[in-house]
Amino acid sequence: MSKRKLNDYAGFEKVLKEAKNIVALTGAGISAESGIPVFRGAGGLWRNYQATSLATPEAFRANPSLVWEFYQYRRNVAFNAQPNNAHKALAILEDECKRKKNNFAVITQNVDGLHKRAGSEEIVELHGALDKIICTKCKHIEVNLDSPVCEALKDRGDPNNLNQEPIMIKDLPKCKKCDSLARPYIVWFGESLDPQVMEKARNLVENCDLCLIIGTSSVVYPAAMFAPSVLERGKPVAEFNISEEPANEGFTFHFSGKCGTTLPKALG
Ligand code: BJW
Ligand code: ZN
Repeated sequence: MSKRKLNDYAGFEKVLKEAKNIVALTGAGISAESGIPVFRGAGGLWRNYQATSLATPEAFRANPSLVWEFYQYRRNVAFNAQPNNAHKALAILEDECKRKKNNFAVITQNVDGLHKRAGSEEIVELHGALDKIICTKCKHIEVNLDSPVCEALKDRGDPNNLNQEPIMIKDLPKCKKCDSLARPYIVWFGESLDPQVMEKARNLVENCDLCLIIGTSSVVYPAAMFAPSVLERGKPVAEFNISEEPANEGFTFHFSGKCGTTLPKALG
């Protein structure tokens, strides 16, 4: 029963012109063209593990060395990646909105920092950030751009090296304040999102009159409920995705293809 408009660039242009409060919700697909692997499907494997099975507090408790190796790899990939044309198109749209005194913000599920590096300023990072660590004990958060993140993780995290000795907890990253084990500042499955971050995202979603949804499978909550709630208020949602994701069937517009191409074209 979908009345979705497929690749309707002209129709979208009219909607974009009228919008005063725009929100873009982004997922792993927006960074795929920057060389950062997505989570689901074949791209989501690291060694013999599904990336999502390592992104849990249980996995970290059971094997902090393995999970830190995974994040050492992820940090390396993200720190060396460059923003692509889709990230840049959103930064340009933000500038244009500011000039017109309209509102624009990016809500991202990504932890790679590429929106900021592309020049976006209004960014809500739902799932944390790879360039921060948090203490497992006192919860102190610090920015950490070290590569490797600690000496013991030097040359570790190679996806093809299956036989690595575990690193002892005393040699893994430590809190600068209390010297306890630190972990990546990432929201893992089963963990709550930061309430202030969630509040900010909810406000943006509730007040937008156009929602762009870019490169996400929309299976992870709470982000997965944002676009449907915009539709429920009768406001348009435009999806940019290489696939026709089942969760996104009812959206107003669908632009198929790589968002590094479709998004700059649609945002003109
Ligand atoms: C392109 C492209 C190109 C490719 N161009 N497109 C309600 C119902 C059911 C379950 C729950 C619920 N509420 C909470 C839950 C539990 C859970 C959840 O949602 N589970 C589902 C799997 C069912 N949620 C949570 O636990 C969240 N916490 C929470 O809600 O707390 C309260 C609570 C807890 C427990 C129970 C109930 C309430 C926390 C979620 C944290 C997610 N963390 C991760 C990992 C950390 C990040 C990291 O290490 O890097 O975040 S999981 C992973 O998935 C990552 C992503 O941000 C997230 C979303 O994935 P995304 O971005 O959509 O990527 P993909 O790979 O899935 O899709 C890529 C898309 O791009 C595809 O569509 C491609 O086609 C497309 N694409 N190339 C355009 N070039
Ligand atoms: Zn501490």
